Amino acid sequence: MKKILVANRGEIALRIMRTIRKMGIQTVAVYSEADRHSPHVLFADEAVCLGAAPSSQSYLNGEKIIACCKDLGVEGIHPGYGFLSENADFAQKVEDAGITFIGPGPEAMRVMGSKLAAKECVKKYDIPMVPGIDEAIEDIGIAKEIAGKIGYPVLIKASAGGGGKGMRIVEKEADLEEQMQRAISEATSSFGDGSVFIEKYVTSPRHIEIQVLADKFGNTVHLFERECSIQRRHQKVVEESPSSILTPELRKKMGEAAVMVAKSCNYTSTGTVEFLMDDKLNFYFLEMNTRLQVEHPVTEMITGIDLVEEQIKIARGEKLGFAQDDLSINGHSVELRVYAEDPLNNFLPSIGTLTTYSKPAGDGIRVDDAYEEGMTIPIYYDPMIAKLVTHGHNRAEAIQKMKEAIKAYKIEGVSTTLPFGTFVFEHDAFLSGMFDTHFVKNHYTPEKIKEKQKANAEIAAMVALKYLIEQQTRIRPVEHKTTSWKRRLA
Ligand code: MV4
Repeated sequence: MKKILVANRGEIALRIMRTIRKMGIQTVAVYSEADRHSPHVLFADEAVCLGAAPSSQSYLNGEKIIACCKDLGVEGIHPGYGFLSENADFAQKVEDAGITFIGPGPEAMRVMGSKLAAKECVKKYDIPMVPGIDEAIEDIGIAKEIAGKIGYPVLIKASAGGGGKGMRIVEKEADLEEQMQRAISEATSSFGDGSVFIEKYVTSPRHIEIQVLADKFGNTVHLFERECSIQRRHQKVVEESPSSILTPELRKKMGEAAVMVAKSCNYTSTGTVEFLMDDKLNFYFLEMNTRLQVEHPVTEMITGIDLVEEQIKIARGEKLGFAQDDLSINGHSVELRVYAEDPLNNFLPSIGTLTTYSKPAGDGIRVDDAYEEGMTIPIYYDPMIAKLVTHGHNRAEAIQKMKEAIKAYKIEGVSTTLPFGTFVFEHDAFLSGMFDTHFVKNHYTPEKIKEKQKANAEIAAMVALKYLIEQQTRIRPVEHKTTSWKRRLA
């Protein structure tokens, strides 16, 4: 492969192109009219405008992207995350056009894109799953019977769902019919597929996912876990690797289960197998994400492996250069997603111009971003400004570096989730490792940041006052001298 097009924007487009260039391959960017002067466009060897700002007219226009590849002699497409990255039809069209899709095969994407098909696919292997059914249900009578057997509370999920859409918790049988109808209509309107199924609701789970890597010769390895329980409304905010609750034995078991999931659908490239873990450390397979994930840097930090480089090598038909036993965890890494959102105002998007933008740097600090001072955050896309990632010898050191990096990160002009990051990284529940997916809901209120800011402001005022008093006591004799010196001159 001599030329690769990155069908994405922002930090991930830039991060992918850096690796492509490092490998001596030419880069092609695509962009919308809103992104004409963006760093990913300036970085690329060539760039093509896809159309107007809305994604539907630009980054989601698969036909146009494939046409660009033909015009420019592009041999591979990297889709990044979001946009077309998990669209099996697009991956198929790319391959049909004689271009390499840098990701899994369309068949694996299709199977894992449906939660029901995924369950069906992995069921012949010994992979723990949440008690429930693996078929779409429509009949309320059957649903009641199944929910009764599973035991309440149950969770109704959409097969095509993602990000919690079409998901309904049901506490008792009397609520089942109404919630099922709502789930079906939400799934139909959001995904064009009204298939829903029922699972036992795990009340306070942790979300732990395993990174896998598979070549086209049947070699599949895992790159350990990422702990992603710190999230707000299905939006991850903080991720880390390793998880502080996994033992080496559990890690090995989950890793092996994840490899089996990947093998069950002949998976190739990078992928992520999601698990729920209950308070007794039982883990259950949830679903597989068939893309490079936002939070992949924490895995890169602890393994030393460039996941994009591996994706490209696998796509061009190379064998994995290492086996499971060659991999080990080095230290600890944490990531904070820095969004242009106001944590003091219900995380409302805070669009505007970055009047100040100065990022931290140093040993063990990585910032994946695509913004510069003076740039405006477009309203059309995800409001993530950057991913702030740190690495240390252990968890305490990684967290300490993160707190310092947050302090050194200067962003003005928009509100950001940086203060929210400080809240998390100073919180006892986070520091002790005893938290679940309800952390934000259970522990966070804007008042906690406001109180902290007020306390800090009071301390700052006292320091300023002390300094002023010291200065005044020092200044007096100087004033006296000056006056007498002036008098002598006169
Ligand atoms: C669950 C669950 C509890 N029990 N399934 C949310 C999105 C989708 N990926 C799966 N999700 C969940 N599935 C059972 N049987 C709780 C969640 C869940 C969740 C999972 C991971 C991370 C954050 C979450 C927040 C709320 C609910």
